[in-house]
Amino acid sequence: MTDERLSRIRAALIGLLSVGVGLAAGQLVGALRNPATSPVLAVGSAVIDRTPTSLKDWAIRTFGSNDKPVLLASVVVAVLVVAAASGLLARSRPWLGAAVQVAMLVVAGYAVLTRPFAAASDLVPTVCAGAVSIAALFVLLRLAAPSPGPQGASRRTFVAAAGGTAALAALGVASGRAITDSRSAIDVKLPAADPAAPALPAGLDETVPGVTPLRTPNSSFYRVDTELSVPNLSASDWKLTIDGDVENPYTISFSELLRRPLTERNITITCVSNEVGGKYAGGATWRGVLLKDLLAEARVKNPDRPDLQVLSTSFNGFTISTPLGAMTDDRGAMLAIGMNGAPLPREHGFPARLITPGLYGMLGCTKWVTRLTVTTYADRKAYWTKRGWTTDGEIKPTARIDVPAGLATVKPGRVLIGGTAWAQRRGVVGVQVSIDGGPWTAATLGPDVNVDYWRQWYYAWQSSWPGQHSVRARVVYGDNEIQTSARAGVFPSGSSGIEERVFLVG
Ligand SMILES: Nc1nc2c(c(=O)[nH]1)N[C@H]1C(S)=C(S)[C@@H](COP(=O)(O)O)O[C@H]1N2
Ligand SMILES: [Mo]
Repeated sequence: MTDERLSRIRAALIGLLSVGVGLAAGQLVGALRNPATSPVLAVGSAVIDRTPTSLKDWAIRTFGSNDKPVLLASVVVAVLVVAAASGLLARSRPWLGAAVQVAMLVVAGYAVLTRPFAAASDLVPTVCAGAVSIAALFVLLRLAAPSPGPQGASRRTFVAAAGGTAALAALGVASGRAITDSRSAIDVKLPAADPAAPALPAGLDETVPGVTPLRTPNSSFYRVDTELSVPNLSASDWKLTIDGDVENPYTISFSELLRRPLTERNITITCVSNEVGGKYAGGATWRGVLLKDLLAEARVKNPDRPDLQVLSTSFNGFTISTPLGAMTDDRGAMLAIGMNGAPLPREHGFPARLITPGLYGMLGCTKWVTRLTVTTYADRKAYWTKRGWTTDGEIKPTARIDVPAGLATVKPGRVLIGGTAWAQRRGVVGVQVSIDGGPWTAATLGPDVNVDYWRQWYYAWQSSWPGQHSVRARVVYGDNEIQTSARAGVFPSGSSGIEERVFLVG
């Protein structure tokens, strides 16, 4: 009886170890070619692309920016369950166990091949993963088979083999990661922009502890995209093609781009998935070439037609729709190559991305962009459009409270309440706060950078009674318009409503 149980545990372990070392081999071979083609990442991406919007929304709400690690972990757990099952089946019929592993491979292979722009050679990591896992399955089964020798000896052999397999798997994953890291250094020197963006003032960073810094450092800039591994493009291979309904389609390389006049502007971008009070917004100095100029050279056919859009495509087929007008008017939409004085970090689109002031990121900020196609909304649908999100996505003006933190306890006396507010294309002209449901009162504003940049604010409140208090904040923008109190969730066109925060005086 005990023997029976033990061997089941062993069998399950053999399943886990063999699939584990196979997947590690897949990661390693993937790292050598293209990490996105490793079986784990390919299945993860396939799941992302096929997840219904409501579930994705729920995942972002529940796990925040951990939604991807959680997704990957779920894929891995599912794989481990099947892997253990393959070991258990292999106990009596080895070929059945192997067949289960082959079935897993077919699923992974399908995920690899249904990626946009997939090539047959992308199957290499998956095939390696399969070969290693099935070989490991048979080797471990043989080593674990009861032998006529003393009990202790066969156990030692199995433990050594199992430990060795686990170590190999760990080594595979670690070297895969090391390879990816070593390949991701960026050595590009950007020419200066002329004129350079006005230097950002000091803002309220020092005066109001806890307020959002006026400039978001690249390392803490929010990241939202559908990629599971950070794309690793090379500037020398990169090209941008402008085509579609244009008289003069053309392609431009990175070095040609660097020889063009570069502009620079301070712009705050925002994600449509940002909840009221959320963190998916960031302000940076972007350097690049005006899209207006690039598109003028392509000469759009009948540019006054309604319904015209620019469908931008990233290196792997992800697409975004931007109204043509937002790229050709004078708001300064750009093909950006620099962020806060440095080349774009890989996470933020290296070597080039779009920045369109005033529109949510999913409508004008394509990272790793390689193609701009002038077309109509009727003819082509972008990634998020197919999933029900709006194509008309002006960023909704909002104020955000940064301090005090929710449910924080503050000392009685002078309480500094502060935050940031944005109203791209319109400009922040005021922020008002209401304490404990009282009248709306003007807060003090930080420096005005430009209409497309966020503005810090604070309000020094003399605390009344000890205990629980609440503060609300709303932005006043453009022509003295006031932020709406109407609540909306993020789907399909961005959240609205007024943030309220509770804190304690004690
Ligand atoms: N290629 C690509 N570009 C993309 C996305 C994406 O998923 N893939 N996401 C968009 C969204 S939803 C947002 S909000 C911005 C975020 O840019 P950031 O990650 O640099 O902050 O990128 C946009 N560009
Ligand atoms: Mo977004």
